[in-house]
Amino acid sequence: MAHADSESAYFNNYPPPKALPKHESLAKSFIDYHVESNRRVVLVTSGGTTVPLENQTVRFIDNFSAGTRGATSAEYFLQEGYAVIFFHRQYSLLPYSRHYSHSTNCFLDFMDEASPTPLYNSNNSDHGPIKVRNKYQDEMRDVLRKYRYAKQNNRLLLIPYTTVSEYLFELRMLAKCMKPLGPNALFYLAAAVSDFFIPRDRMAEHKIQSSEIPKEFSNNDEAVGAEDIYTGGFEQKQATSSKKLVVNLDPVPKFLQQLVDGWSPEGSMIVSFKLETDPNILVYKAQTALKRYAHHLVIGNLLSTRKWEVVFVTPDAPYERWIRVPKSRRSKSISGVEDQVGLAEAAKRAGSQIAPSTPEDDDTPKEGDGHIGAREGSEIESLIIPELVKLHTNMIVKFNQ
Ligand code: PAZ
Repeated sequence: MAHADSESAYFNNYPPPKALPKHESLAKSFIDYHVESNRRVVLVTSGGTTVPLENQTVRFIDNFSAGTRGATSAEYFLQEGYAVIFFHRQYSLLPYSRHYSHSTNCFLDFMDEASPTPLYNSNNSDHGPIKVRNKYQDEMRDVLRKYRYAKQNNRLLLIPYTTVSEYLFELRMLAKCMKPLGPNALFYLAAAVSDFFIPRDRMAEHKIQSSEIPKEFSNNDEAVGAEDIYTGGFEQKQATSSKKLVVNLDPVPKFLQQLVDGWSPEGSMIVSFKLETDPNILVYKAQTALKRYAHHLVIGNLLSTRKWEVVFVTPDAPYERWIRVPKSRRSKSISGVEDQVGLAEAAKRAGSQIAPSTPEDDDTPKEGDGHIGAREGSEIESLIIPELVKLHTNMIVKFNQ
């Protein structure tokens, strides 16, 4: 099926998300406001998507993404003067509040109760005012100021999604709304979008049952019949009456093609991410995506090293460029494996004759290599975003020539 056909087949088959009209009107007024002042606007996508197994969803498939890349990048874009549409998985990390949310950074750990003072207006004489603990004052003030600046100056629009279908509908709507921005629009697609989903005509309406339901209760119109749910052949020997669940997923239409060819504004810059776990294929996969969709940049990263290194894969020289947080300034990461930093580049070099490109690996601090409120180490987004802004500037200049 041609891309346009699979696009209409997809969008005709699914009801649009209920919030779409509201999000559209928010996006339009946000974009109009920034078109007026000729400001650049970046659409940052962030977090994972769910793939529901039932129409009335009890169970769904999800992925690991917490939205750290997206939320952190959004802050650096704001610092660079961009307005940000933060298109994120609901309840994933948000710019600024990410510093004080979720279990690793619980906001309560940053607070104390001060001693009661006569000036403090409370009915209980032993109640002191709640205050930020002394050692976090500077950091929190800095984050708070930046957050308030973004809010007061209408620089940040938050649009949530949950399922992969909501993601696709909203992405199309947002990209089309961005048309008036022309080359001032930047797409930074950091969300981890599922590659697979269950088409509507094969999706169970109700909660999938793990044991047999008597015939008189079961609905023959169910998209997923009992026989489709369970396979195996060992059922009779099983001590339990539970069934296996076999899920048959279809590929999600390749929305990036539609974004590049039709939804996005003329002259805009499109940046996608490629995540892999195998260092041997990362650069190859990023190059393949760049060729297939003919957009402007693929940022490749490995699951195990994504907080410390990424590779910029571009259609023009230098084609492959590694960006790394210097060793002495790498943050600790529970899931990360520091020993694997450099493996993907080494694997690529073993397969070709590209010279190493690791000036970023030296420990000398560089201009712009700062970080917002990171309690330990530097954030790699503090290196990624300024580089990206330079590429976007070059594109705008070329477009206007
Ligand atoms: O959200 P997070 O910070 O935990 O992870 C970020 C990421 C690895 C999802 C992102 O950098 C990325 O690679 N996104 C694209 C994934 C893909 O579709 O290949």
